[in-house]
Amino acid sequence: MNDLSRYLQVAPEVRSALDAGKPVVALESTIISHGMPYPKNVETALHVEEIIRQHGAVPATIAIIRGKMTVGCTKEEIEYLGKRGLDVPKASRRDLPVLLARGEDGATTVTTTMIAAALAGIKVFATGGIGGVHRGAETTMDISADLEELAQTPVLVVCAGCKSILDIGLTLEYLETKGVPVLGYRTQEMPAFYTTHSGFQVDYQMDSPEDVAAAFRAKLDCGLRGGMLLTNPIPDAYAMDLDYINANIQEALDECEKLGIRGKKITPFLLDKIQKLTGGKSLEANIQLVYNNVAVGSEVAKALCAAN
Ligand code: PSU
Ligand code: MN
Repeated sequence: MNDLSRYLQVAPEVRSALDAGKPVVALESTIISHGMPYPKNVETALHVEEIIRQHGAVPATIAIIRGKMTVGCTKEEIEYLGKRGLDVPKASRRDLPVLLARGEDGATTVTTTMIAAALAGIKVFATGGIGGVHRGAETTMDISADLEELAQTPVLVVCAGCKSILDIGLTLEYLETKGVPVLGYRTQEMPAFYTTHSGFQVDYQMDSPEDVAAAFRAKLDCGLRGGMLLTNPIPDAYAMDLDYINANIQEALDECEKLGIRGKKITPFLLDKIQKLTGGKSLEANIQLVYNNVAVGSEVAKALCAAN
């Protein structure tokens, strides 16, 4: 018996928006439980939903709650995910079957948020940054499952690029091999999360939400597997000084290596360390770039609906 409803629960508001062809924007929960400290994480997650509503779209925060992929968490569920923080297991594709079968909770990464969004019929997902190829991956083989998901699941992901805790050049090579278009929102340069500069080019610059929607529509219509990445630079007013942030990232990487941190703990460790080293400045930048991404995500979701 293939009974998806045992594992997937779509909030009524999200379901009816999708049924009516209205724009919906998916949101992840690892950024809540593992990416930011409480209570900023909850405040941010709730404000993000408000921004999406102001833009005329419906937000769908996604998490695994008691063994169900929940698409459209309630305020109480968001508060619960934020408060429990690191006690909520970080759930990537490989974790999904066991967490669902055992009726457990999980904070969905970009990977699992894409999976649940696609199952529910949501096409646009906005977040902060994606995982990628880690520096030194030629020996550690540490490559985020996010890249493979982008290669196979038809969701457009809006992010601010990836942090230079990753090897941005190798991440772009990987995405090219997997046939994932990397678009720049009103920029030719791939943004690097806290800064607008990475020194790498995107594949195509997009100047409007309609441009992005048309490219994604073409991909879907031609049955080309996988998603797309829309990278949206942090607003100038919140961008951090390149040398300052890179020095802190390097210190966090050194500490990670020294402590022998491995596997899925690496990304949350680095995020937390950088936040501490910068005395919260990077957290503020992180929050602002997410706000900017969900605003663009909402506009793209609207353009996709209008093009239908
Ligand atoms: N990058 C960020 N903030 C985040 C993450 C990445 O700047 O919160 C989270 C996302 O959920 C992403 C995950 O999918 O970390 C990637 O983890 P890993 O590198 O273990 O695949
Ligand atoms: Mn990893």
